[in-house]
Amino acid sequence: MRKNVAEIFQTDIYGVTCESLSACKDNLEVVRRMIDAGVKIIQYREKDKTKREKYEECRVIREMCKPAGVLFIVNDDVDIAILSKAGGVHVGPDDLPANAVRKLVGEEMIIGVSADTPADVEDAMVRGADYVGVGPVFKTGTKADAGEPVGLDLIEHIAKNYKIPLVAIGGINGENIVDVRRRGVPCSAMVSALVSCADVEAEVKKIRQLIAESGC
Ligand code: 3NM
Repeated sequence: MRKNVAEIFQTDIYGVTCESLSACKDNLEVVRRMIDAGVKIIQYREKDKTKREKYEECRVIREMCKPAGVLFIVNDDVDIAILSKAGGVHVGPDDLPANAVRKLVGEEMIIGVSADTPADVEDAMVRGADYVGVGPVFKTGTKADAGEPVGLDLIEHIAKNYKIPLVAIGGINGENIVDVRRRGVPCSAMVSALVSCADVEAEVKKIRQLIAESGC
């Protein structure tokens, strides 16, 4: 069975790839920098690459993450998650539901589901999701169809009322991650705020310092 899921999602930063937004235009390099910076969850999310490209990259990234004790999660592609021996897969509303994904991936893999509303969270829980990603918390330019920001009140409501690990996503950066944490959500997913930095390690350090200073 999946172990320590609740504990894993207590981590502060959940890094997500986006090669086109990255400073070095090289996913493997971005992942290496995130690992060196001490990021403990990394999601591979590439919307414009072929299946073959994604498959090849994920196999390499999984080998980078494993010795570093980093949870590697593949976005959307359940088959690539299985074939690359990822630790998790993240699916959205247009993908297979979590209960169907479970039949494909077995009992060990962590399944994450995107949720916009409390009803989505309930549905994800009933279907056996291990965590939910809720957003966009703030305005984001990274996902064209992300919709209007759901805001801090909603993530606070979900964190208080639903017993499932929650990852906040959308427009989160060093300026506002403390606001997210103040609402009871320890784990924030970041795409542009991390990958676009030339010095990912320095950015993570800066963010962690702000968190430490805030005391939350
Ligand atoms: N999912 P950034 S928002 C991948 O609301 C993704 O479910 C979202 O990118 C959701 O950190 C988003 O650059 C993009 O704002 C987040």
